[in-house]
Amino acid sequence: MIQRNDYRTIIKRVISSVLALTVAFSLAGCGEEKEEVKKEAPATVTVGFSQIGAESDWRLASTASMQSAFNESTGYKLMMDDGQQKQENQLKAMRKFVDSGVDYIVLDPITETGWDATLQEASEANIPVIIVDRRVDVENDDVYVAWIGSDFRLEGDRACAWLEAYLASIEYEDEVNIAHIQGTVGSSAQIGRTEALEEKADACGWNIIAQEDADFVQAKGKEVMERMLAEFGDTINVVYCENDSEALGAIEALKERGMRPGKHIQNGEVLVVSFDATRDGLLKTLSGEITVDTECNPNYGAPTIRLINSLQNGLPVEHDNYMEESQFSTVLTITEVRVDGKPYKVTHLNRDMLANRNY
Ligand code: GYE
Repeated sequence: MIQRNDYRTIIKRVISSVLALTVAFSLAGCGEEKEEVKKEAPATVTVGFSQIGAESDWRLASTASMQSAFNESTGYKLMMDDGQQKQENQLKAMRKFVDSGVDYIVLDPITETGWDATLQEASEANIPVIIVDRRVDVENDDVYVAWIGSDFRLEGDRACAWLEAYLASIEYEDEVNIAHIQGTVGSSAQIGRTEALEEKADACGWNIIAQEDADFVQAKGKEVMERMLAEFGDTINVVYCENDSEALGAIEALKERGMRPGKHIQNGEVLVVSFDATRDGLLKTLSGEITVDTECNPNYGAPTIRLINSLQNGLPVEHDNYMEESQFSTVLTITEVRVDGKPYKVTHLNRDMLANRNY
């Protein structure tokens, strides 16, 4: 993989050196200008980025992060395509990138399956592909150079470990009836966060009484919550949302029905568990309407450009690269959670922390 890249980098360098020499020769004898023309004009590297869509604040933040990393001032041209939450659009975008001979492709795949043929085409065209955020499930992992993203299963495990620790800390012994609002079914974020909940629910005897896909979208989160409330009403005492947008929608629906999202499950409040830690999600966490918000880091720009810069310079890169993430709550009694025996710190959220949160 890296050899292929080396090859591309070497060709690029040879071309720009030949160009620089040609200019130097043709301008030889022009006195002062000689110094000028010896400098190589940096070649612009083109990156095709197939983004999933604009379904959530998290997604908008990841787009903004990529756009601010890849631009003229950093020597890159970013061709971004918005897949509007449809894999077929993303597949078309990938073909377009291959046909137009971009230098690199960055793909954030909506779901894990269905990418083999397209990635194979990119690989045959010698275009290195970097997968970001969600993962692809392909026969041959060599069709892409590297993946940068989150450990979604760990995020789910941390959320569930927190819930378990919280219920234990208040000695809650009644039924735990969970309304589970899923993210786009088949996406890595959904798969990891769902598996974690299902496993923990089994182990702890919690009931998942309803489960439905809301596509990571606020309006759908609200609709799904309304349907679940219509069927199960106030037997629901925990809502597990697979992102903040869904949580915001679910909270609206709960309130419209006269239910109270909050920390005091023993007093009839509904615990809302969420993921992402966007600004709005953290505001709800501060007000107590979200009980715990497990962070998912959308800032892909910097690590992706670092990785591509390494490839440009023929340096080796790791195949799997994980983002740093935290977990936020205002419940002071739980300072860490354990997953597979390993401790993870819970950050006690305060208003100052929102100052740096621009998404
Ligand atoms: O949690 C959600 C977004 O793939 C991790 O997609 C991402 C998820 C994120 O729309 O808000």
